[in-house]
Amino acid sequence: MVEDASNPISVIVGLGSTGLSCARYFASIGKEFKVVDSRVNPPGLAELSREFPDTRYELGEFSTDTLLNARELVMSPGVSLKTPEIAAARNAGVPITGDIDIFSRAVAQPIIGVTGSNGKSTVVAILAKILSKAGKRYGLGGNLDGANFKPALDLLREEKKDFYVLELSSFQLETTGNLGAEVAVILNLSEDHMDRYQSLEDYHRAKLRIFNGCKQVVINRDDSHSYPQVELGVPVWDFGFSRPGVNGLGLLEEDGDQYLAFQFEKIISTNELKVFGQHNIANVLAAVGLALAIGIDLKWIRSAVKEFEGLPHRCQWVANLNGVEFYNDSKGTNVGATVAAVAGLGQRISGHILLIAGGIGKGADFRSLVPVINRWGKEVILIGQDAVEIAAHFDKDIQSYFATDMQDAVSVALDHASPGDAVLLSPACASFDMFDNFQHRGQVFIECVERLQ
Ligand code: UMA
Ligand code: ADP
Repeated sequence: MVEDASNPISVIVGLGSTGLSCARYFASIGKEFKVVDSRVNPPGLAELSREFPDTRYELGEFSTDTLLNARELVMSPGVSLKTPEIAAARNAGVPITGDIDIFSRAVAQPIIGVTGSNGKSTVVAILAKILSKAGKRYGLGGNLDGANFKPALDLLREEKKDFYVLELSSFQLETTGNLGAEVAVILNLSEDHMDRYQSLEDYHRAKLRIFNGCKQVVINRDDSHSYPQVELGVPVWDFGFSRPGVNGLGLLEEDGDQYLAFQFEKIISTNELKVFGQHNIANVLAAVGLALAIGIDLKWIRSAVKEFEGLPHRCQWVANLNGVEFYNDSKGTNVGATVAAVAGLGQRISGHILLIAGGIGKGADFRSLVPVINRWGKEVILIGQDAVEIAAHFDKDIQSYFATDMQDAVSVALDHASPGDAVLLSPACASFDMFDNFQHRGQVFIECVERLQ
């Protein structure tokens, strides 16, 4: 069917959770829309038909007519702007937007925007705990998963909040114009999604959009990718592992103890944290910086960070079998995450790490794993689609084993481990070749470990 060019309507591209949340929002404000999805049976179809039986949708190959005649394209993050039909509509001048762009225009309350290659979910979870302690009403959404999962626009169906905390992916930021966050942070940057971006710079450019229109920024002193690339003229809070300066968060050494601190004020000792690894110290400091930026008192911050136990599937302790500890870091879906997990765990144990890794490599360069494996590892047990390609990046003296499935990987790891060693699932890869998602992968790992008990 050729679209009516005289009466263009918004076209929601992608019928997953984001597409559904956009449909609900448009319906709530009486805005006309249609939905397209390049898959014949997209995940949100049953829900769309149930909630909006009269809504028009088109499934299967994108129709150029529909896209070219749209008032705007409301993109789901999983659909690349480089998709030929989308790129053609964009080049023809059809406006592009996304759920976060729409959300930012719809809310007046302060938005706290968090992006970065790793640590986003952990940081927003810590911040949410701090806000709860302080008695603030907050909405938490965006690129989250698990129990906290909520597309941003679905937050507008709830009662009014004092703050909105958004975890934002580079995909979501690509279609976000002026976020206008009260405070924004890029936690860190390392390679991810290299199957969608041409280069690290391309990926970085998407992340930097988080600073558009922001009123304050938090930067990571130890990663210059986290800095805005232009002078914004707004207050800057910084965090890092060195001693903190003015408006700074960092580490202070005193009488042989190490403390998280704001300027000269100690917050808590690193020994009091329930999460481990340098990467988690960075995550806590970042969350504290965000909380201070929005005026939360240190007493609430202190009590929340002390209690934070970490999220499932992130360096999560699973079991001890014959003196060998098992950890589930299934959310380690890129090389930077796995490097952090191996170093964090390596510093904690007396023995060595048997790393279970592999899956869909997303075009990453796995050579960055070599130094931490040489330092902390004993063996790498590889699973999944890109196992052979990953092994090809390693030095010859790194011992590798190709496992047939997760049970094989876990059994071999236990066989080859000695008391004091740890078995770490931190795949550095996406999970979709063998599992529904990273939660499923982590759960299967846990069950395989339990079978050996
Ligand atoms: N689709 C097409 N054509 C394509 C690709 C996808 O039509 O070429 C369709 C799919 O059939 C699907 C729809 O687009 O029906 C929407 O897919 P989506 O991948 O955008 O998924 P959503 O369900 O909308 O989930 C998205 C995020 N997913 C991605 O960015 C891939 C979720 O992040 C997020 O929680 C959700 O919006 C709500 O904000 C997940 C994720 O994996 C956790 N994020 C990546 C990550 O963390 O690494 C970025
Ligand atoms: P994200 O939401 O960005 O994927 P998560 O908080 O879910 O981040 O953590 C995912 C994984 O990334 C963890 O399992 C851990 O391996 C690693 N990780 C967490 N925080 C950091 C950090 N600050 N720097 C590097 N790696 C990290």
